[in-house]
Amino acid sequence: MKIVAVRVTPIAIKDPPLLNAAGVHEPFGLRSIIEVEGADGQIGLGETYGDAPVLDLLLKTRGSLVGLSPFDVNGLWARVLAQAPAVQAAGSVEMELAPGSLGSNLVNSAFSAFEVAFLDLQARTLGIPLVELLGGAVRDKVAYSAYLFYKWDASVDSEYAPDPYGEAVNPQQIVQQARQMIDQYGFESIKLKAGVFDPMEEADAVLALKAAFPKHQLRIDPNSNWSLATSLRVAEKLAGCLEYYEDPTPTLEGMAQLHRATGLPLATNMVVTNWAELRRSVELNAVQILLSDHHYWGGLRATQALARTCSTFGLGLSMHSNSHLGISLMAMTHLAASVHHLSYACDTHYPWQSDEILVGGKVPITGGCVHLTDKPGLGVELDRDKLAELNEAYQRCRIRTRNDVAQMQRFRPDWQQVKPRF
Ligand code: GKR
Ligand code: MG
Repeated sequence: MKIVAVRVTPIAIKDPPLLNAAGVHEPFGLRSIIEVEGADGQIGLGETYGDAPVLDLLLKTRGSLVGLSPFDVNGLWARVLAQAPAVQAAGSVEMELAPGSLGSNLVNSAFSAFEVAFLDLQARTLGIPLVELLGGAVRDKVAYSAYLFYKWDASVDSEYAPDPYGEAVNPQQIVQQARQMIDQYGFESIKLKAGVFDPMEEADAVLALKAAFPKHQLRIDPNSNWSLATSLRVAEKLAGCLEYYEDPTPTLEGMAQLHRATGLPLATNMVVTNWAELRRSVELNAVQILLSDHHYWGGLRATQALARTCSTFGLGLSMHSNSHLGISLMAMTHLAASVHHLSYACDTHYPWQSDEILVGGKVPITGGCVHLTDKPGLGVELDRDKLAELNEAYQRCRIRTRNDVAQMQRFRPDWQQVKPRF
């Protein structure tokens, strides 16, 4: 069976004004939706970043995939690689908070988006859930965590109604946000995105969460925005509270020093985003938990290999997320369901997204989990009207590459990105 058509559609999805170390989210997040159509009319789906460099590579590659077998993922790799030099030369996003946008991860990001669509098409052709191509499910549901953000009520330049969560700029509002999210989705662990306000106030928010949700696992992630000294002070204040401490301080060396001083398990999606960094991290014992992400680690099978490597070196494994829709969520879920070594609830931004392009709307999260179904492939179908609507939103919107710093400067013209800020 041969591939007869490949479509890549950029879309813009509404995104709330979530605050982070770089600044604030723009009113729209960009995604690329991939469709790989086989000669029998079946369509495999993929989803990835919609930032210009990745989109460019996807668009340049897609024509060369026509005529390939959807089972030929090595052929896919060769074709992505063949287009990469032109795109990389044109520059990259290099937004550290979105590791898939790093120039060095571009090929893996584009390959991954197509690989998911190839695997989805393979599985649909065989009439089996995608997870079976990954060796079968070791669990029938995948746990996700409540991903809390400091945020403003609405964007300065929003073209749509504010999200249902409201403002969150202090510990009480963070607890309220957690309650709202947990009531709706049943999450059993909580991650607080930090690096925004005074670190001691952010630690107070964790303590308030601990008091309000004593049975929940807690994590905090300031995206490397704290010096080593600040990270040590926060560690002391949060002694005994954290499941893991995510990217408190910059660099592998900084993380290694922090781990030596505190003994705390450190997690990352920032200082280890490729195999060379993983090797160095193991040498230094810099991080103890890796936040994998198939979008930039080179796809579902490469992430399975990453999981085995983590297991070999005694590292824990969890999963990172950027703003995404349901195709990505289902790819994450099929992958996570196939990995014995997954030791923690995965991150997902999904509750923050009000748009969806799937028939039936949003993928349900119940009891904090996404459940696998018996449907073939990823188990989801495209709603073409919604896809067209969000593609129009992309055509209309001014954003072509995520830039949280520039968005913050709309609120505060004097804002500069400083790292570490505290
Ligand atoms: O979307 O603001 C955000 C997050 O900070 C994101 O950019 C990070 O990549 O979720 C991420 C993380 O865990 O670091
Ligand atoms: Mg992180």
